[in-house]
Amino acid sequence: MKLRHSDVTPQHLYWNRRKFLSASAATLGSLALSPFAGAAPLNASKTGPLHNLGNNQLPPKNILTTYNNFYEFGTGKDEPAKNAPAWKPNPEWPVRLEGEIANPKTIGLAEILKLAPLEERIYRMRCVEGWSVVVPWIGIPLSAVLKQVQPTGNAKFVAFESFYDSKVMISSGKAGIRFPYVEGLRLDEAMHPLTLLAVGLYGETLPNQNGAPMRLVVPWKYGFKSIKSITRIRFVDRQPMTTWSVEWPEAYGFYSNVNPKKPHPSFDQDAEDRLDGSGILGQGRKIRTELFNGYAAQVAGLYTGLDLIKNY
Ligand SMILES: Nc1nc2c(c(=O)[nH]1)N[C@H]1C(S)=C(S)[C@@H](COP(=O)(O)O)O[C@H]1N2
Ligand SMILES: [Mo]
Repeated sequence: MKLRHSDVTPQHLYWNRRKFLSASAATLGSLALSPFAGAAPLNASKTGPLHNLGNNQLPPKNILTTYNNFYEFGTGKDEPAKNAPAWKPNPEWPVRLEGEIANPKTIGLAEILKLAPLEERIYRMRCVEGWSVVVPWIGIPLSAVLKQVQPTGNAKFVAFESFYDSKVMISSGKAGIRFPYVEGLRLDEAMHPLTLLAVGLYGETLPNQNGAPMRLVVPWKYGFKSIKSITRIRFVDRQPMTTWSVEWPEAYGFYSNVNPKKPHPSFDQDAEDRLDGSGILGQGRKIRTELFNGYAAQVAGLYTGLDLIKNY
């Protein structure tokens, strides 16, 4: 389904088109179930901290949709764009909410889209491998979904699980990581207003390679925390296992907040290649990496008193 015209658009045009449009959530919900509603625009209000883009130029859309990490569809950056489009996710997309909550339930994509108005959030995203990119996401705050259930007093963390089907995705052996991909956040991180459940980017529904039909976006953490194609959300009492901290614990911790002062065994963390189309892919503009990826004003309070080097 096409939510809004996108394509690579010169930025001033892009912004002029974007007024505070509000569509009823019911419309959006039905849109989600109709394959390609053609001209039907997806109206998302513009919110979030990056209104004034300044030095944060939007990249050409094809950078976001052809240079991906989605190991289930191949470990090469170009492979998800080649292999993921053939996958046909269940249009109802049932997501299981379970664990330390009073009322476990399954909630589908259409129902999720009715929980809150869609917003466009332009976020800087930082991959631990050393590149970063600015993404015009479309989604709803994750908190809108989490508020649908009543956590028990034991709920301290939220664990997420990606869809995995060996018939359409590669094997764990081939990918070099265990599947299904799992991630987790502390409950307060998960409820933070910056934490987004994204269903689109650049005005359209998420392409499969970007984590259709819904993925997490946690802009102050390294990209791997932003788990794709979520099918299960579990409230838990203990810090849950996360894919990369299991695969390589010395390099990847649970928190994985962007931190230029915490070195990584393989990748430089105090500078990044901004993929904004100004250079060849992989040779973007070099910029300095900021603590919490530049979102310290919004999120530093979550970590008062926590040693960010020990708790990496
Ligand atoms: N299920 C799943 N989610 C995932 C990954 C993955 O391999 N599998 N890769 C992560 C990494 S390392 C990054 S940088 C981002 C990339 O998101 P993008 O392709 O939309 O830029 O997705 C994250 N989410
Ligand atoms: Mo990443």
